[in-house]
Amino acid sequence: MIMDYFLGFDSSTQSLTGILIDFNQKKRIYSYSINFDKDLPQYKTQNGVYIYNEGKVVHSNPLMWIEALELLLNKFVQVGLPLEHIKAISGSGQQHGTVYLNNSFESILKKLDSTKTLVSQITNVFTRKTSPVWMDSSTAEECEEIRHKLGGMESTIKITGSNTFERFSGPQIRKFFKQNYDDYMNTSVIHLVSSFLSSILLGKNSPIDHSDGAGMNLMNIETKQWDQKALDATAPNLLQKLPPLTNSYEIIGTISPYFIKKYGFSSKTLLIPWSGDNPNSLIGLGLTSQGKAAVSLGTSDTYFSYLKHLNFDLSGEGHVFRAPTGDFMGMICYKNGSLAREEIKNKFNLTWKDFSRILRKTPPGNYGKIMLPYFFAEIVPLVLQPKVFRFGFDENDVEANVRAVIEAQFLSMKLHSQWISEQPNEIYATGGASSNIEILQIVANIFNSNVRQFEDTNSSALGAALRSAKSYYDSTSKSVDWTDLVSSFLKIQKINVIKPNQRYTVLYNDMLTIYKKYENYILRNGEDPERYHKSFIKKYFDN
Ligand code: XUL
Repeated sequence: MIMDYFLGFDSSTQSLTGILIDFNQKKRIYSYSINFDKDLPQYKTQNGVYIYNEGKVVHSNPLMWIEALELLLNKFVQVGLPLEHIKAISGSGQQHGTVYLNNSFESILKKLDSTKTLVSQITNVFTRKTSPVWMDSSTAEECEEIRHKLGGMESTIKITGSNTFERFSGPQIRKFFKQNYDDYMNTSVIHLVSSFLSSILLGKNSPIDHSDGAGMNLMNIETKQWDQKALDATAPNLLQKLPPLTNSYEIIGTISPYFIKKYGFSSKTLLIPWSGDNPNSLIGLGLTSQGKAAVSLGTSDTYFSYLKHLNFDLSGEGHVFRAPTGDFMGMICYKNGSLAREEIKNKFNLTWKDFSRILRKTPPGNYGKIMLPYFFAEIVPLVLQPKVFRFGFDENDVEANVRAVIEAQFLSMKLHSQWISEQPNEIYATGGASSNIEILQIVANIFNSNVRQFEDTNSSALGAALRSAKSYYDSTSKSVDWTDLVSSFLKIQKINVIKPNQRYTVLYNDMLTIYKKYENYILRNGEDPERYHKSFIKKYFDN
């Protein structure tokens, strides 16, 4: 029997997951996650990160990610996975985060001793002990400086695909250069989370793939090259410190001897560059043609869609990345995702079951109780000072708060995603909270669209495994088409389609108008929408 196994990793904010798939039998063989806080308590992270300066500075620990990788591989061996039959491997990293290394990094990787652990050998290689990650919002000044040097917002968007964003790698690198000049100068290579972990498996510096590279404010979105103007606007000698860029589907080499000797991988195992979690999810959900959109409900909430052609969001809130297929994807990202939902759940000592029960019990429209949910600094719309605003209720009203946080999240998502696709004909849901049917029903009602729920909620790791299968088969005579590849695999999953309840279409359209007015009122000094709010309540809830 031919055994074509493929492995996909997902190094996310809070955990590292690995999924092993058997391509011939179209099935998932095994999946396991290492939770950073629980399984690696010695790193003392909270939800996978370190938070400083009232939440503005958010870092994580690259050594912890490596140790998680080794824990996961040990688990694979312990349960007897046939690692020698894995044909190719790829992975996902949380996007934008940067790892700063000196020139001993590559030489250490080249001579790793398989009788020792990775972390005991990969020491004294970091020029910055911790890595700023996507939750960091401390670089407003650097964003402004880079944007200015690139000729303003519109030109920044047209060059890099996005306005400058606090969490993006370029502004983060500039901050490091300004505040730690000597350490910046001693840095020989700056990796993304994705290319850093890809380097560990490869045993030398890995390239950065075009999809994750697009989240740096450093890559030219059209030419797929490092953009010299953007590099100059960011920090000196940056080109020498960045790995080369590559197509997401390129084969970058074979697995390092360390993993062959220690874990029994075959020396022929091919490596495909790791990419960002959202680009991998695009593939894992099968969004390789237009018309469908995805919501990913994880530590961050994101909304994204495949784009055949380059289409900018000139309002400056969204991003265009290269898709792993080589085309494009449009995306918006929220920081107030699962951690905001958990704030409410924990504040009232609820279980997720209680949370769902309340969502079932309370009416769409929440009696007109509206929240602007900035528990943490927000990305879309940009809110640097966290604060929660409640209209028509107070912070102690359990039921109102539960429904308000969910309705606010998806009203905001509908409002700010319209540049990507006016009205998707179907939304594919992924991420931990996509297992919650009550939340998905609200998504369906607000977007007035079917929502597809998948049995497997980690589409990033699955997408990475599928990408490695695609590149492997393309390198043989058995080349497969993206759509066939992904759909054959998704078919085996249990899928549940949640339909919008048409009774609430008009109510949510009206509520969206009020929500937008409240955003304008609070964030842009707009008109106080109280009279519109009152007539909304009168129309739907005064009886
Ligand atoms: C995307 C983003 C987040 C991270 C978290 O732009 O910042 O979704 O990728 O995983």
